[in-house]
Amino acid sequence: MNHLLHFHPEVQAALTNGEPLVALESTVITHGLPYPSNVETAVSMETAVRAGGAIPATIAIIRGQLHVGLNRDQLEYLATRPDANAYVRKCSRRDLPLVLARGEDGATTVAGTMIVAHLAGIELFATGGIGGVHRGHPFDVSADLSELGRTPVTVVSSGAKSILDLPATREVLETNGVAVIGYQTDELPAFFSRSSGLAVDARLDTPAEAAALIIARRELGLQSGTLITAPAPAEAAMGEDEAEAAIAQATREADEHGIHGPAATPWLLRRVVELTNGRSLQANTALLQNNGRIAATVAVALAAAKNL
Ligand code: PSU
Ligand code: MN
Repeated sequence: MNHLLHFHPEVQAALTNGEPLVALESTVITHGLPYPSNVETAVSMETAVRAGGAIPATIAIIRGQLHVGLNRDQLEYLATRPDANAYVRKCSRRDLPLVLARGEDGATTVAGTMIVAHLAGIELFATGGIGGVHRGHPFDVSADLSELGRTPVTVVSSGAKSILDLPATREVLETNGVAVIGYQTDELPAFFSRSSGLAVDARLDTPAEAAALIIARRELGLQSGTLITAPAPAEAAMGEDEAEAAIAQATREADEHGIHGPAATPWLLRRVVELTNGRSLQANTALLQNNGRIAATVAVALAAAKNL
């Protein structure tokens, strides 16, 4: 096994025994949600993965060590860095070697988590939202989109926020060879809200159908990933207009303050929580748990198909 990786004993055992696993990212903990919602959500996502029948493996770098599976103290450590933005680097593809070489702390984004999950031999990964093309900044294209085109991991998310330019994001995914799958939906979810007005490329309704798609991609020898999108649960989702209004205002303010690059997504998320009096936080937490559970059921179906 890869000497770079430090496995949680439970994750190590699951890998050895061919049991279903689901990777989870850490940027959502350090940069996506405020304390203590961040650590509570991280724990409840792990619980949701277990409820779906798989073992969770949250991925992060702590003092230069790449961890696959975190214990409670490590989750708490990341969640409570005194100004997380200053001390824990948000790690996309370009950042991983820097943080390892310098012995720093790093939280992995969707792109960063995909790379580490693949190194670890984990095929499923659940998160909230993927990055995309920023509205009004057509060259600020998240590395998540190219990673989906080059790393064979399946990402279960609630699409991308309407903070982003969703039609442009879809175009870039297509260029990278990534189909957008709707899980029990015909429409691309827009993160906080269930609909974006954009159709998905294909709809799948069961874990077995998702597993069949992953197996076909593997048999073709494609190195690309698979993007499965699932809407936020109806009882916690925000209305499209409500989400849109808060996002539009936050985006305007970010531009006025000159916030861009990796700081953009965390800043916008924080501002939207304020503008919606916490409603967006409720939606965010609910969709993260839901995606964890769905990814686990797909991991179970994939493990069953392997053992045939
Ligand atoms: N979208 C969210 N919450 C998040 C992120 C995106 O709703 O926490 C994080 C994810 O880790 C994602 C990253 O991979 O932001 C994208 O950042 P950028 O646009 O800088 O690539
Ligand atoms: Mn960016």
